[in-house]
Amino acid sequence: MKIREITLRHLKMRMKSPFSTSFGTMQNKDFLLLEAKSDSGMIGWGESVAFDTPWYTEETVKTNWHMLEDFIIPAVINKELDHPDQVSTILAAIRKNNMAKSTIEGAVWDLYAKEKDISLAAALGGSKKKIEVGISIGIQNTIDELIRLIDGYIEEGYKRMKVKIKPGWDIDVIREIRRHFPNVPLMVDANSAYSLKDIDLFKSLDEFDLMMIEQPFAANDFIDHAQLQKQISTSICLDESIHSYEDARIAIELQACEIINIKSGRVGGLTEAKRIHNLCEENKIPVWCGGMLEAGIGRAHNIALTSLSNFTMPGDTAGSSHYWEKDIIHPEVVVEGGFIKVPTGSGIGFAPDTEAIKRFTSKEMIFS
Ligand code: OSB
Ligand code: MG
Repeated sequence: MKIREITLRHLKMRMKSPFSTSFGTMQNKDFLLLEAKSDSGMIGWGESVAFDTPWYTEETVKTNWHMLEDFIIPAVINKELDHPDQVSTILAAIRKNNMAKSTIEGAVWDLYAKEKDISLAAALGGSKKKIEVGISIGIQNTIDELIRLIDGYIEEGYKRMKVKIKPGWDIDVIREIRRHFPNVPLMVDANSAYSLKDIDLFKSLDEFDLMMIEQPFAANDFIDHAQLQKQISTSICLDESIHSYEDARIAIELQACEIINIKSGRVGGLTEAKRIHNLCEENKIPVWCGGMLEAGIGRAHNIALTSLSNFTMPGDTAGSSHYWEKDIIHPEVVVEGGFIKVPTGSGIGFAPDTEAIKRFTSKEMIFS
């Protein structure tokens, strides 16, 4: 298979509500969508998870466009590809820029599955028929507002609540949540807002029976995460720290975490995500699929990835209507009783809504 033509688009959407983390607030969602046409006329889709600000990682929509236009697309287009695993090998010469690489790699995986007429989940080796879904809840103005939201999400059936924390919005918030919901599966995500100086805070979180504490410290603080994990009973989960198989190996060897959040964009694609999944499975480290406030194409890739066996914990893969008035795929992603059915159709198993895509597109470039 060869990719003969690529259309790169910059889309501008707006989320129903703002999403606040320790690093900032987002409501406008700018992102790139990549459409790849093969020599047989089949079409595969990929979505970049880079944001328009460099707060989560250093990548942005503009750096992704630059890397794709000037380096990544020229390296992949018109090359003979027998298997999507080859994409990461071809792109290994380009340092980092994982989200940019993942954009085209995801489209090649979709194309590969479509040419074989199997689902992306099956192409990846996944066998789950449905996946468990959790919800990630941003920082709110008041604890009361957060409690009301959690009440609604429990009602909707979400399998676990993830609450964002930052200094000043942590222990009191968790105590209040536990007072209202003593048994709800609950975890927190700090997005690197703390350091080992805050060890007493994390020790005091132990009493709240949290499923895990996600990314308390800076991305490169493997040693401090290991120090913390030794001193608390709650599991640490790493997100921003894990950019590759090698990072996962370091984290496991140092015992810096007991759980890993996998995002294919952060690690450079589905091939690397699968390698990390397998490494974690061998080492009895459960994984779950993180989210990047994706629109439908990215969401579809996440669902397929989550069908792999070691994704044993609910992921941040909420349904389309949680984020968007109108998503860019049909059917939209639906969560029922806390589960999403893994689509069985060819490739990602959702059709792009070309009308919606056109409406949200602010810039387009065709490569051949
Ligand atoms: O840390 O997982 C994160 C959103 C943006 C950036 C980072 C993160 C998140 C989320 C939301 O937690 C996940 C989602 O609902 O897509
Ligand atoms: Mg996170």
